[in-house]
Amino acid sequence: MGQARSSTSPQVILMGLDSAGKSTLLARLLTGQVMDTSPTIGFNVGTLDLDKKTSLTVWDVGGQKNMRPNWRYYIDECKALVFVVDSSDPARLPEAQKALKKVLADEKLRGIPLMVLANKKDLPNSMTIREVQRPALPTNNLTSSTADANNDAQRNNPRLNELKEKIQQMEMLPPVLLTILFPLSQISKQLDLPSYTNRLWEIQACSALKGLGLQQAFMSVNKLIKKS
Ligand SMILES: Nc1nc2c(ncn2[C@@H]2O[C@H](COP(=O)(O)OP(=O)(O)O)[C@@H](O)[C@H]2O)c(=O)[nH]1
Ligand SMILES: [Mg+2]
Repeated sequence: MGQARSSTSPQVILMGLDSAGKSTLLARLLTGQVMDTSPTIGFNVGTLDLDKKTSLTVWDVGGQKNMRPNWRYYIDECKALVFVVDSSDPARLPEAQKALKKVLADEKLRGIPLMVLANKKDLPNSMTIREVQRPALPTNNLTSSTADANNDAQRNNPRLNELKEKIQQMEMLPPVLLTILFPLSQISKQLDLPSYTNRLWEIQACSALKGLGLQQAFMSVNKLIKKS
């Protein structure tokens, strides 16, 4: 902890509701591995090297309700806030919206840039894979009314399987492509992001589990810090 505090790399705080994927994301970023995470009590911290000259110290502070009052103790030297949401769980977006609003109301975070990460984009119920697959389906299968028929068509379509495999293997997608593949306007709206007119903010999709979109998200965080 002392080492991280004395580091000269800018401090970035990961926040978000419990189970959004913060600890998985930090572990993936720092080690390239998926690790078993249990609800975070206290915090995890590590230094992320973006290139030879640039690093960020990333703090993962617990997101459980009883931990949230502690958030404010971490924000003294914070240069950017990364707010992680579970994009497969829209039911919790209103709760996330409130939590985000509350934390950004803190005077110490005035003008601090915000990166929202719509995590868990690998999950089918986040609609993403289906949306990517749809254009590749033969048109006659698109009219199929049962999910099973659709699934069979998808399983048997070699082009589709190839595309799916490629997507799952992609470690680095350009942010622009990610945004096209995974529309984020809905999440952005529900989190009330357009109301944050006096700070820089951005939203990107990622999957901590697959390691998708993470590196470029933190490159963007670094750019936001430089711009602010
Ligand atoms: N499918 C999927 N699951 C994820 C992803 N990121 C995290 N999880 C899972 O979500 C659960 C909560 O993750 P955790 O990192 O502990 O969340 P935290 O409370 O925000 O630190 C764990 O079961 C993770 O394996 C992701 O990108 N995709
Ligand atoms: Mg955690």
